[in-house]
Amino acid sequence: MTQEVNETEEDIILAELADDELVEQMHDDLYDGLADEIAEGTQILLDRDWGPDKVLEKALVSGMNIVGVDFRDGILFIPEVLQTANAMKAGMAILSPLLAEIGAEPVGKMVIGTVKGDIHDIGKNLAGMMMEGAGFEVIDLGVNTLVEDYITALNEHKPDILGMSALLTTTMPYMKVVIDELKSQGMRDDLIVMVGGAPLNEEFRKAIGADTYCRDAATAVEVAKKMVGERRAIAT
Ligand code: B1M
Repeated sequence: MTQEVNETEEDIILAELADDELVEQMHDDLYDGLADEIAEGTQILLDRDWGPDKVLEKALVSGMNIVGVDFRDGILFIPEVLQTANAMKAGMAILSPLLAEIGAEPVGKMVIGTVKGDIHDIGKNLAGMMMEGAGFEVIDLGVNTLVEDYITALNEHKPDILGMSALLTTTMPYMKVVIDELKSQGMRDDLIVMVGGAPLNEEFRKAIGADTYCRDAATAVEVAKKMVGERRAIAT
């Protein structure tokens, strides 16, 4: 019987790598969802006097961009992407307090929640994590979110984007309830309203008056970056 001997890969000592090699290795580790390695690499770069914003951009966000593209193209699947998001979080846990200290601006801010009556949260969590991976601040309201909870969070956090998720044909119409309430409170034009979830489509988006329907989390990131960029360009 031939036994395939899988020679143990030579351990890579992250601390011995030059900066550019380490960043490349971190992209690989992020792709493979290795949280401990990402935390270690993040700390090494900080110890080498990299600013937290530079570590975030060069090592983590650009690594997540690769993940986003491969997820969109069907090369990576949901469990793998959830692992990469977990690894990203390990790096973010170290960077977040440091970014707050230097007052680094997030790419944008998003309030997200699954609508009233709906407890499906896997897609919503994925979208939220991918957005965080792209440098957005994400305020997650969880599931079964009532219109008044969205409004309270919007007033408190003043996000660029309101994201709503629904997985049931019976709960998706609630998105219109929220949008109508935004209109009646004069808040609608201050926000990009993004909707997502398996039963939705572009026709439904138009019917309820949302700004964008995103069929998956990777698209949500691409669209969010573009729309927030355009919005900020107009504002300045
Ligand atoms: Co439910 N369920 N479920 N369920 N469930 C569906 C949705 C269903 C299609 C199954 C079926 O019958 N074939 C069906 C809906 C039918 C319909 O409405 N026409 C259904 C039903 C009926 C129900 C219950 C009513 C069952 C019952 O109790 N009789 C009940 C409802 C509970 C409630 O919400 N009140 C129910 C309960 C559950 C569980 C609790 C058991 C569990 C949810 C666990 C959880 O989420 N924590 C569950 C699950 C897992 C599913 C299926 C199997 C998988 C959903 C999922 O997580 N998909 C689902 C069948 C299916 O879809 N194959 C089903 C993976 C996820 C990554 O995809 O959420 O679409 P998705 O997210 C995608 C995109 O849509 C997009 O990005 C993600 C991919 O990148 N996206 C966004 C999503 N939100 C976004 C937001 C954005 C942008 C993109 O910006 C804001």
